[in-house]
Amino acid sequence: MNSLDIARRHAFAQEIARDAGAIARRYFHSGDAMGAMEKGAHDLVTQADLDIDRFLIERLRQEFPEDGILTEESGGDGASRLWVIDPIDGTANFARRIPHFAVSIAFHTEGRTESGVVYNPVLNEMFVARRGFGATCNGQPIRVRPTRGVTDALVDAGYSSKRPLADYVALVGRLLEDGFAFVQNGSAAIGLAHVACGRIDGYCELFLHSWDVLAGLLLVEEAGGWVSDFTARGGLLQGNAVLAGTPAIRQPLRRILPMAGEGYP
Ligand code: LIP
Repeated sequence: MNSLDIARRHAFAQEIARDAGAIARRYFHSGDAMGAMEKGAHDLVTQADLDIDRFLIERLRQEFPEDGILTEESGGDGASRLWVIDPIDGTANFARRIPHFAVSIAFHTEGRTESGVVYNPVLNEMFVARRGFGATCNGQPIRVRPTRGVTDALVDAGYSSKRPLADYVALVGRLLEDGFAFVQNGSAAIGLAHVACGRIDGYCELFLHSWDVLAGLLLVEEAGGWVSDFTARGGLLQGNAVLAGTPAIRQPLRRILPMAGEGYP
């Protein structure tokens, strides 16, 4: 795919992320649409997720009918030109009216994510990255934090009910024993965007899907951070562990989540 084709998709992703964010914001402020349905333990879906999912699919099929689409709510396949979408990442926060959620849109082709957009519509923060062109928030360049070391590092350690609870407890134990501080904020996309813009120093989770993370991982890479190779070993369609952070804590973080180690670049 040539640069112009990618540029068109990169611009369109930002346009539809903003439009989708307006839908989420209306639901968020109305309050009455928070009727969340449980897909599993702590795994929710709201009417807003479904409406935004449908909206984004319709817009993409109109603009780029030749591209494949993979979303959290509608599934999809591993097309060579693939949009990977989470209509609302951080649905549990959204359903509780906590403004820590995002529309996450990634464009993935020839084995690489070329464009990523993570939009928090309540805070109106549009995080954008195109491979090789850097990362921005609301048009301003962003860089990862100049972490001094583990005792200066704050890591967002996401909890996935798709892995044994004991594994998560052990992961948090390793973080604390090794000197990190941690939070568990409920949105991988926002957590990775916050690594990219220097608000926190790392993100880790034992299991996530590609729609949760591909856009955020590109943000971190383009902002000077490092990431595990999420698509290794079939991660694009099957999911994988996730590790990302600032250069200063790469080695100590790798000790925290070794199972992400095999996919390292
Ligand atoms: C969420 C992730 C988060 C994870 C949650 C949930 P969703 O995605 O962003 O990192 O810990 O369990 O999977 O379901 O809100 O799109």
